[in-house]
Amino acid sequence: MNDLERPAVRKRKATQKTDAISKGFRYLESIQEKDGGWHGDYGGPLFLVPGYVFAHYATGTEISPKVAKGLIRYIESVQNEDGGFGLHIEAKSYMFTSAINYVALRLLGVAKTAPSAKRAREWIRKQPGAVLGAASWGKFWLCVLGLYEYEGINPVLPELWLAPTWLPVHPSLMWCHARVVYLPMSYLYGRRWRVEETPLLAEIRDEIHDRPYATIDWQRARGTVHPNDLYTPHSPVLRAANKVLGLVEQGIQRIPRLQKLRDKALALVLDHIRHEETSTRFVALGPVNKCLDAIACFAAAPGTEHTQRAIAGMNEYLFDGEDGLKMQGYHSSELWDTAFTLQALAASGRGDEFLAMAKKAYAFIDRTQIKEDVDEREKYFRDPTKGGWGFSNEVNGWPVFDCTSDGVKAALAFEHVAAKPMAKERLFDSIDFMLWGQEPSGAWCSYEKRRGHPLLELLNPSEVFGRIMVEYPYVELSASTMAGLVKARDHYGDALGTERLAKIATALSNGERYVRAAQRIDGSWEGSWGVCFTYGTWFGVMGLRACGASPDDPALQQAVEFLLRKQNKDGGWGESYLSCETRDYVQHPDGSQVVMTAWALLALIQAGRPEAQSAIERGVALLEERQLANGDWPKEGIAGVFNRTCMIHYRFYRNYFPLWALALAKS
Ligand code: LAN
Repeated sequence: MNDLERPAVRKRKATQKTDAISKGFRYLESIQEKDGGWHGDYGGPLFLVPGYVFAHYATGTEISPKVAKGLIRYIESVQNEDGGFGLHIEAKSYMFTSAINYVALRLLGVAKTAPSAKRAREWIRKQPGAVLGAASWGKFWLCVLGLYEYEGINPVLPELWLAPTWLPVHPSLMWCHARVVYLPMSYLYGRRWRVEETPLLAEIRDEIHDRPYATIDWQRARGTVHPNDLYTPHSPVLRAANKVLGLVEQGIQRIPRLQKLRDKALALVLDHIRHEETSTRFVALGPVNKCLDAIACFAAAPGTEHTQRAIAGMNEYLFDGEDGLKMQGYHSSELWDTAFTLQALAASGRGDEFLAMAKKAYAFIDRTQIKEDVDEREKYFRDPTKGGWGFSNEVNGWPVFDCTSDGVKAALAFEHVAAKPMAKERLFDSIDFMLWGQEPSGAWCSYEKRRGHPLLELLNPSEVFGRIMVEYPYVELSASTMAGLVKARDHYGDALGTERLAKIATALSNGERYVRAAQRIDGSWEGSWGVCFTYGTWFGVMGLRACGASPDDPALQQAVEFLLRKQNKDGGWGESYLSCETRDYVQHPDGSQVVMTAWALLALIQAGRPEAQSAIERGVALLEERQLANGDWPKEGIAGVFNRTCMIHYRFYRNYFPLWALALAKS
């Protein structure tokens, strides 16, 4: 190459990047919702559609033929080759999800002889014990439908809610998601509630069991779990607790005086369920408690307006997406997607080119901030929420620390385009909310400050999930929140007041301690909400940069070395979801993935180390090559995760993360 050629080459490259970025945002602009947000598919877990179907069946609520058809198509499209169903769309077959998807298909009207039903049933009946091996949540659903007996599950006692709150096992200490799922479960368990038998249910009961129903040893079935369903085996502590609670339950069943206690516990639990429903405007915190709440409300008071609304709320979760009509993992991921799109746009410096889009998106951010605390929040064990942002929109009212931080970052980046910018007091509320949420360790958890001791994890009864019992510190949440505090500090400066500024400084230095301590020997961080070390390492780098680490900081150097070691020959990165289960980096079987390539690039660029330059260029080239003519990127492997084992699909990760990486690479 001679000197004359060089600038031309560089120029061509620059315009190429420009085009990729423009095209990418143009695409996002074309699918922006009227309210300014982005609303994409949020599927992946395969234990959600059955909940929707069962709750409709249990409450005698019709599913329209059109919806039923869409759900059947979805279930059939995610069936594994062996006939079973995974915990999520890419997983091997689990008994939990195979059992409940089979029953859902049948209740939706699929004939026993239909190929999908036949294949699923064959898989189920081939496994030792058939549906008796389903993980506990599967067994629970079957109980509600009368396809399994309550004696065959471990006790879920509503009376625990009556215990004094200082008791280290009080249910209010649990992670909010586990808490709100076990709440309606304990109500239905306490009443041994089951739907009235129908001829169809009687048929299904015979189909899913491999032995005559009357001969099943229910005590034994409690401890039967298919090996594929078993990620967290019952600990000896849990086994002992189940024995004791089992005796208590027997007492309650036999001693009439204790029935009063049960009634009191049921009334209390029902009150909490109703509060969760009304305070979330009948959307509920998540898809599992949504369906269980609907049944519990129906069981308590069918026909009331509250119950009707609790049932109707399930529809908020439906989404007709890339692979059919499904119940999503959350009622949407709109705030998350909108805030990231705005951050990517800000990084690209194209705000003016996409002004109308940015204005609308800003209005969405403005609208979705949570404006108040929940009514009677202490009585219902709710933390303050005012000033936070949630993952979806303002409706469910459950804030998350990183969503709050991303809300703040997006709002500050586009304040200048707003017709009426948010009052600074509202953003100060967000800052105070983030400051309030920091743990003594310097970390941030997800929704709430940690309440229960991590030893409570020994009581995790789910079998299929890891880390559900209490809040944990997360590098993603911590780094994101720290970066949000830095943005706010730099934006407002002295207007924050000396006290708040001092708190931010302390929060950052405590956060730094946590982020440094969480780095692994190989230089990476383990992610918990995205796959896995690639995602975590991006946040680790973000956290270090937020607290002022310079590019020659050894921690950043090690992070960069880690990522460079993982780069593929084609210039990209690709990590398999199995990393999250094994907690060791597993290469993606399909090679480089757009989403992980973007995360790795964001980390490398932000780390600012010179030796990463050529790796960055090769990664950028891969992203550009993979971009489709319409500005979108192709759908590849699943990239989101929760509770170690369950993967979840983020529709727009393949858009704003590559755009953000390209934008930073260019600037
Ligand atoms: C989510 C989705 C968003 C996610 C991030 C904001 C990305 C993360 O940084 C913090 C945790 C959070 C809010 C999160 C927590 C767990 C959720 C709610 C989910 C993965 C979506 C679905 C999942 C929920 C637990 C699914 C229901 C299953 C149970 C085990 C109750």
